[in-house]
Amino acid sequence: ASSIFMVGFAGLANAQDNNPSLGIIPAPVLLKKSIGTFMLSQQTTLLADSVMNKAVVFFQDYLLNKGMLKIKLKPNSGLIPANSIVLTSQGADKLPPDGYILLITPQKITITGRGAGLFYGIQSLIQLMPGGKAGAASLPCVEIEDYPRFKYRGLMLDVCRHFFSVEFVKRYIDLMAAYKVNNFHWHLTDDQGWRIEIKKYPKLTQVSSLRAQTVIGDFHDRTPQQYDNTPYGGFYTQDQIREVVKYASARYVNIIPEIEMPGHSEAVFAAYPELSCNPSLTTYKVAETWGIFHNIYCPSEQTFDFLQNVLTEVMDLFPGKYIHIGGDEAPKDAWKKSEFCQKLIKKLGLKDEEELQSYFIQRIEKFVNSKGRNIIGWDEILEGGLSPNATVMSWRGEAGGIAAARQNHHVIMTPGSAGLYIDQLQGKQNIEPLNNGGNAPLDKIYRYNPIPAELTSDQQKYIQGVQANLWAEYIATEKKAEYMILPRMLALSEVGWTSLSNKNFADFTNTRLPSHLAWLDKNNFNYRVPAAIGS
Ligand code: TNX
Repeated sequence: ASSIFMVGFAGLANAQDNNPSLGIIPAPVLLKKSIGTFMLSQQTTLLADSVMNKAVVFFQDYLLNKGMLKIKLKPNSGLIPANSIVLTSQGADKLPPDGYILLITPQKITITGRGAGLFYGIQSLIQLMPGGKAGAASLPCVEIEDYPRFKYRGLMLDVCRHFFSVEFVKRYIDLMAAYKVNNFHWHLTDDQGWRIEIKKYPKLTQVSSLRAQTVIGDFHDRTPQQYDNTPYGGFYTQDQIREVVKYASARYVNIIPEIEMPGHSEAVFAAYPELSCNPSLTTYKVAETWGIFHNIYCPSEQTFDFLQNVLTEVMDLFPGKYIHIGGDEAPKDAWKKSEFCQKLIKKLGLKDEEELQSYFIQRIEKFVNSKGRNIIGWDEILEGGLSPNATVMSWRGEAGGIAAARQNHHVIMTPGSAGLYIDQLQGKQNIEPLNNGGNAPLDKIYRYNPIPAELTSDQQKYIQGVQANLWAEYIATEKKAEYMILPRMLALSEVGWTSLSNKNFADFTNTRLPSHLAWLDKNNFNYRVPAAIGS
């Protein structure tokens, strides 16, 4: 690609041109505009190496459904008629992973990329269509060469504190795909609800997916409480899960299911108290308040059998390499009081309950590894010794991630203090809707750099990427979930994708964001109007 100037788009800005980046989010690595336009219309021909390719099928559907453009799709025979869009992997082997080249000339559009790369080139092209509408339009001539800074760009959704429908989950995945965010972390189990059908344990959905009351807010002594005694719940059937997995895969989004252990498991004990350290306790119920609960799985053979059976069904449903096993916020007092645990600690020659947790996670890891998968855990899995092949999600600041990288473990950065907890405030407490507290304004998440300076360049390679988390204690509706995600997810997409030298908050928020907000409006997404634009 010798015709590409080897400079980032920021270097191309000139005084006459107030939108040098053509509005693309996340900002691409290299972008060079040239004179002229390409006319996209019903007459345009779409040519592809394979008409069966996932990205090609997605694009044809998009043109039809969003733009009512019935465009002819043909296998590329080498003969390229005027006014064609050519999607090809030829020459893509020279590109970095997930990279693409998008070239628009008056005669044709060429997207070169393989797999996700081709898909991302298509997403950038869609963003160049006025309003993302994909109707007949004239597109600016441009040459873009692009690839991600990090291979892992993630977004988590907590469907336990409040439940979200399959339709909403698909919309969430649509948004992720449009902004090249490629890992959907699905938080499926917690104290307040178990949300995935497990055939072997029907009570998980009959009992553990339902709580007695709809509870909104009593965590930080803030007012609105809603104890209306209406049972609240929901779960996904295995068929629905398969449907979502397929939907995500068509958009190059990998799904990481999370099954929490040993903590955040109160809902399970409402159905199967024998898995706790206090099996005779009769007061277990699916939690109706937020916070940390003290009953956790007992490290008994019965528990390991249960968790392995659950994980077997989970791994049958989710084809991805990673299974998230939680590991966070597991208080050890129940283990301290349990005769069984104390004997086990002695028998295994362990020092304390932290090492017992490490033993717990390592046993689960061995099982997951035996099925050809790897575990991810919250940074508490460092305590008592990290499992040999585990990836660490650093949420209590960056310390866990730094420690893990120094032990040559893969890390995903998602520090709650750096704006990545998008359940936190986007603006002033007195004007924002009920929330979890903490500050995560748009510029804070945008400015986050997932590579800690204290790591050597060798250690930095273990940082796989970055994730934002939507915890749902205070998010009871889909509209509110959208409000919390948007536009912060767009900032996240630049944190994960865009090179440091191309990041520029003023350009992002004032120059590029407005057209995306218009697109979100058109597609009925609810978002928070960012201050720089609204004021
Ligand atoms: C901590 S972050 C949790 C979640 C809560 C969140 C917000 C993490 C691994 N655990 O269970 O939802 O704080 O309150």
